[in-house]
Amino acid sequence: MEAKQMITLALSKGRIFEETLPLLRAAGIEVLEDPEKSRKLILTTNQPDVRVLVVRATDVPTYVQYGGADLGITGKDTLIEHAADWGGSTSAAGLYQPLDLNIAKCRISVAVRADFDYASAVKQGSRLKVATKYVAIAREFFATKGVHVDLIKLYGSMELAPLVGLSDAIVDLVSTGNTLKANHLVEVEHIMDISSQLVVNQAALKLKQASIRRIIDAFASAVGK
Ligand code: PRT
Ligand code: MG
Repeated sequence: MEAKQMITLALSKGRIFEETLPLLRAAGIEVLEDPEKSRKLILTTNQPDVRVLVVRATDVPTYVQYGGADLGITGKDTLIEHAADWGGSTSAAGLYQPLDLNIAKCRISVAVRADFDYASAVKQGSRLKVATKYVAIAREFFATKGVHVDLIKLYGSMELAPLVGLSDAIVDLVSTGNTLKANHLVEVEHIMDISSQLVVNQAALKLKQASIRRIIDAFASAVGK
């Protein structure tokens, strides 16, 4: 019998937290506090050996990489950007990525002002100013396309940049498309589909095999894999 070791799961508030609750339930785990109401950053569950950390979405891979959490759930967007700092591979960052959870789905796209002729700009080989939080994804996408870009790093509200002339284009997440529409922007390229991924600290996986495998397996069957 393996001794009961504490299992720590890192989650971000908002859509990922909400969409993870049913998966946790499928694994027999009920979170006992609501992160939107409580100020606590460590949430208890009905399982004395399972706890949930509430961290910023972009910090989830960092917590898991350095063992602050054993597992985490993070958007593919965030994971790709994090891995870019480690030569582009999640395993080089000490992360095992066993499962696509198919939650918090969206796409990452290029968008421009409705009055900007993106196709002509690309055809003429113009240098494009691109504002984004997703610098690695944008750099790779435009390099593959052979388009020269000046990347402008932003941390949020990317949709504003083309409206005030900060950039010609943005690379951002799109779900319903309502935010683009409300700001008179149009999608001109679909870069990739995004969904949330389960990531596991590689050392924790070895040390806490049985408990972590049980959670991975329960999540896998809950998402139909
Ligand atoms: O908000 P904070 O700065 O703390 O962090 P965050 O924005 O990284 O976190 P959060 O919770 O907003 O997003 C976490 C993850 O959810 C992202 O990394 C994605 O993997 C996933 N996700 C899925 C989304 C969306 N859908 C989404 N629509 N994240 C953000 N959006 C935003 C998008 O950036 C845009 O501003 O919603 C707007 C577009 O939505 P529509 O429906 O109007 O198209
Ligand atoms: Mg957000």
